[in-house]
Amino acid sequence: MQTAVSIAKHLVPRTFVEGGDGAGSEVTTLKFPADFVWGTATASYQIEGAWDEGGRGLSIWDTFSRASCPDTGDVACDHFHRYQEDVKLMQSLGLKNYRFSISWPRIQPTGRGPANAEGVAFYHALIDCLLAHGITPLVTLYHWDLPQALETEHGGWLGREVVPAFEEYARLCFAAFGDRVKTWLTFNEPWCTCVLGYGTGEHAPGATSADGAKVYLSGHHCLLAHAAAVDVYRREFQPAQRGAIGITLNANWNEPLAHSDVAIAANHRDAAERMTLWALGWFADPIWKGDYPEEMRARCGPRLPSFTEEEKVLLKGSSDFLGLNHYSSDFVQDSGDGDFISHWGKPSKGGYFGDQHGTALTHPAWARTDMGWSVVPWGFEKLLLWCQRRYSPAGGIYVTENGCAVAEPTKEAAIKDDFRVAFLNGYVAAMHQAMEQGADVRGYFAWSFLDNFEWSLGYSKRFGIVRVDYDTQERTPKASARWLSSVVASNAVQLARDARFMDAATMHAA
Ligand code: PNW
Repeated sequence: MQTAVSIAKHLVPRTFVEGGDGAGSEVTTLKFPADFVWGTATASYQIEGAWDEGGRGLSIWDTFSRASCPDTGDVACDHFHRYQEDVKLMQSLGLKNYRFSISWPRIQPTGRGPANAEGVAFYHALIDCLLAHGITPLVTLYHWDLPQALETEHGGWLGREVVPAFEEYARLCFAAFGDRVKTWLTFNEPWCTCVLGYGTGEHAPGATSADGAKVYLSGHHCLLAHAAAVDVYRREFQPAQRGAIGITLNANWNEPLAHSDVAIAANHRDAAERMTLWALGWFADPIWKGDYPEEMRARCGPRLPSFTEEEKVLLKGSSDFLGLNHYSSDFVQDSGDGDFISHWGKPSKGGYFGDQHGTALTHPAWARTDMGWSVVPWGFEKLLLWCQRRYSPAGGIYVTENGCAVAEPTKEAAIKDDFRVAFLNGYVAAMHQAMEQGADVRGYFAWSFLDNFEWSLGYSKRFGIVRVDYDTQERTPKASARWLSSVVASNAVQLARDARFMDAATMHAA
């Protein structure tokens, strides 16, 4: 039987610089490049509230949360009314960059037609407030809150009609805000939109697809919408506005399970690679290489739509940089190799997951966050290097989200979030190690500035570096907020080995 012990021997050890006492205190300072971009991130539906104010239309998350979630975003962090206080807090923490998303149904209540002046006014005010406090805005156009009308009329991202609608919406945003917004992200994590929204049904609009066809079709339309919006920006706005535009994709790292049999080890390696392609290559290959990965084409057949030659040209090179969201890692075995350690994880079934023929497993000794996600800083290092090798994005890689949920039942618990501090410290240090090996990482955004509406899990999961009391809307910075402040101020992180998280070198101690 394969065990954790034999996994570890195949992982590359990380290098730690010994501390000054020579006795292995193992603390060292990792310096970042002078122009490195540090910040935090949020998303409109997760924090704004004010669901029926300012002429806002309904989004698919209003509908879905009412029908299928423990909570709604009706009030959330009430950021719509409290943005000035939030921006001041950001400034007081010394944060200089902020990634937020625009709510499409605030700009176009029914998803088409002229801009809603009140919605535009809100984002004008937010952007001006940020700039007045010395904070640079980075704006995501689509962080999952599709206007409900587009779902009702066209089946959301299953409908080709949503592509020109997104183009129109993007144009309105570039025209209104592009004089002050110099970094744009078209989509946040289309993987989640498509897999969770049209495959498993965990996210809005709650559609399911046993054979995966809807997953691939919605992904195809997201890609075409991304390309159309980038084309509009480049032709109509970029020459004068001189900003950058890209996309944010999410991926776990998939570490192949080791095996003493060379053939089986190769199967696991291929399965791990496939899982990364299905997560990241699905979107990044069309954007950096002009088409879907060949492995996907071969295994999905006609369920994976095809691009025309014209569409391939439009897609290729359509991201000035790679935005990457990363939260966790898994070990992967080829699904065909039996069940020798399958009790560690869930075998995948059918459709989008079955196509990958890989099974994700957790290591029993890995620390877990309150989401149940494994804490594996060295997986981040490997993922960044994988992205660098496969895509070498000309404008670099921006880590647009990384963070963890911690159970914080009380304010007292929240302000001592040492687990989050250790998590962030470990991941930032791992990112630094990737940079030393050639990963062109230009920025890092902690998820999230505030505790917020964690989608289908509502307010039960807290990702913020600032606590939100949902009864009073009081904001209280946690220890992690002070940690980020000091990282920003020193442009460095103190690397200290944390006994809770196994690095590759210590895994065999498990
Ligand atoms: C991201 N997964 O979602 C989103 O961009 C955020 O809005 C969200 O709050 C944050 O991460 C934390 O969940 C993800 O299943 C949802 O691997 C699911 C996954 C990854 C990211």
